[in-house]
Amino acid sequence: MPDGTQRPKANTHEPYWMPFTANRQFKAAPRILVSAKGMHYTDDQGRQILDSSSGLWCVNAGHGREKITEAIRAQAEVMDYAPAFQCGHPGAVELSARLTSLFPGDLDHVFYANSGSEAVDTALKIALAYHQLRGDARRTRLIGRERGYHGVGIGGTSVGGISNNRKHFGNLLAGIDHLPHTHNLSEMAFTRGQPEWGTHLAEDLERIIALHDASTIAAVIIEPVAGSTGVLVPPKGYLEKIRSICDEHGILLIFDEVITGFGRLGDPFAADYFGIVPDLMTTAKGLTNGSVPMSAVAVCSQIYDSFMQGPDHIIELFHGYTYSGHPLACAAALATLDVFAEDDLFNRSQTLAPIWESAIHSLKGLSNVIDIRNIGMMGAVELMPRDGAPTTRAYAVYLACYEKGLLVRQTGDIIAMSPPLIATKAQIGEIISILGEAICETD
Ligand code: PXG
Repeated sequence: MPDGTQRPKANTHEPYWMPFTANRQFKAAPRILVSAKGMHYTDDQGRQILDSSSGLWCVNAGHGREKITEAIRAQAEVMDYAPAFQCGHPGAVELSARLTSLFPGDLDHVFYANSGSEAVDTALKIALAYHQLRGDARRTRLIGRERGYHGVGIGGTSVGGISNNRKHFGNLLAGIDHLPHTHNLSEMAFTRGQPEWGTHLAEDLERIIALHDASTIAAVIIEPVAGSTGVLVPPKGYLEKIRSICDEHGILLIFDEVITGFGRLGDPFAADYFGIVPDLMTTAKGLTNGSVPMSAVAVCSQIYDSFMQGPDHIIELFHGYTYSGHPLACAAALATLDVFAEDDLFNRSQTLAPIWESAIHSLKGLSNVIDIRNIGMMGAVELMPRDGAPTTRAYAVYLACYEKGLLVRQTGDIIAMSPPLIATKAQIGEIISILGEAICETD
């Protein structure tokens, strides 16, 4: 058993069990980031690393925004923490008003959590409780999608559709089904924006409904654009079809906008971009520009109102977190909204998107590049897997990029990117030229 005299040395990496990382491989050659400003990280070797992935899809307004830092500092001085249950504070009240005015349609209420995973589990629980409250208690099934990522809670893992994220964890939640994913290289490789092919895949929802009966299904959860799995762009008309099938059968539609929210597609949310309003919407990441953990679930009035029934001393939803609407997170989110307005970042994202599109598609023709796809300020380059060694080629490209001063995300044999929305045209050019060199140098 450890005792006080056997503490590990301060500089060893061993005690730190890193998430979603090959720990032993990483610790043999660690990459340590020590500071960040604008479009760049600085690592412990003093190297500047251009950030093509907004950290992990979250630092949409660029790193080290003074307004956000100052707001966090000021809030910490005034009040560090307020109980989330039975007490409010000005930041949570103001943020709720500002967020709900930004949310699309009648998503007029907001519930706070601390991560995308918690937001997803919150949304799933609200959907289940909503049907039960309305006397429709048989509606307990949840439908996700293959290759979907909805975080790592048991609920999110269950509706998620990435095999590696599921297979080690037993049966997960009962009563889950999955739509097919929409990716098909032979039909849509090198499409710019939304593919023409694949709309019919939404009709699989009818098949799933026929199998289980609509009366047993609570909600469908999908990412409008699947991010983590490598930027899968919805076929034209696909999301519209999913929305109309849900409406027809009284099934709630949850958009998981943890990645697509806060300007990633130019509009505030993908729901705005595609012109489809979900019943619930999960957001996180860009909400505080990645500075303080926070997530928010947007809820439509009809759902909220159905909870606000019965005696008014009864707690309507037995759910919440110690840090729901944490004062520092609220301060960071409010300052992030200010930064978005001051820098006109939604419009900037829209202006950059065609530049990004032509830049990323210029990599077509490089060896081993089998697909390039993009929408808004998201993009992915898919590589031919090495024979018998899937993922190793993209990992080698990831490492080569880092050595050349560029941070990308690698998922499977895909390089995924989502630059901060403050990127200049020249920086987009630099991202693509370094990635191109790395691909060319990797066998
Ligand atoms: N939903 C979606 C759509 C996400 O992308 C989550 C939920 C979970 O969020 P938290 O905050 O619990 O991690 C996510 C998270 C990557 C990557 O590079 C993506 C995520 C997280 C970390 C890495 O693909 N997405």
